[in-house]
Amino acid sequence: MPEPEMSKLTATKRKWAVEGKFLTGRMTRPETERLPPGQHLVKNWPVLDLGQRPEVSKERWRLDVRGLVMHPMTLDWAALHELPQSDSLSDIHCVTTWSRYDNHWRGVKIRDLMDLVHPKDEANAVMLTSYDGYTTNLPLADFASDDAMLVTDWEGQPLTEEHGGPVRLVVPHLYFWKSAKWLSRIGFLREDRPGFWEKNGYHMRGDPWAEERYSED
Ligand SMILES: Nc1nc2c(c(=O)[nH]1)N[C@H]1C(S)=C(S)[C@@H](COP(=O)(O)O)O[C@H]1N2
Ligand SMILES: [Mo]
Repeated sequence: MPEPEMSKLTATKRKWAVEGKFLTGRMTRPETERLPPGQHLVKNWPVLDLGQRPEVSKERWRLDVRGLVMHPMTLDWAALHELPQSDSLSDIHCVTTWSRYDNHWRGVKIRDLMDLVHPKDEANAVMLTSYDGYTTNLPLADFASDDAMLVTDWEGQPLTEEHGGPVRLVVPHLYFWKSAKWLSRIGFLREDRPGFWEKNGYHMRGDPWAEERYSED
């Protein structure tokens, strides 16, 4: 897929990365705090993406799981629902400084998916690709965290198209740009490689508690 065109917001966020905007310099998580440094709380759920929202019906949706796995596979909507369905509760932290507490998600745990495809020993990272051409990368340890999930429902309702329906990733312990909407492919890789934002000044890992907003250079 071609690299998506940059919208105004995309260009602005790229500029912030260059300027190091929102860095507070605090690097450790105080035991008593739930809000990461430099974040503020919102009650609504903002929509952020590259501005090209693909219309992917449940019928058309497919997830290709490829790369360094013992059992590469393509899941459709029915196959996804044959896997164990799980519920989880977590907070969202977006690099643009908003956080939203207590989101109820339903879907398939990444760990349950990994039991099925069985990553090879030499896999150390994943690259996620979405229907809008977006890509983002994760170290395998983060992707395989207990609360990482392929999400189909939010607050008891099917995930809306603007929030990445029918299926998005949610990795709550990292900044939300790692949580790919409209997910179409998971590639298991030997080495961590940069995705879209990671090539545009954002951090390879993105831990909100360590304020890993931007890359070092
Ligand atoms: N496919 C895709 N996934 C994406 C993005 C995108 O542009 N395309 N944007 C990321 C960013 S920067 C954020 S903050 C969250 C926003 O998710 P939301 O719109 O549901 O709040 O989606 C992430 N996942
Ligand atoms: Mo974001």
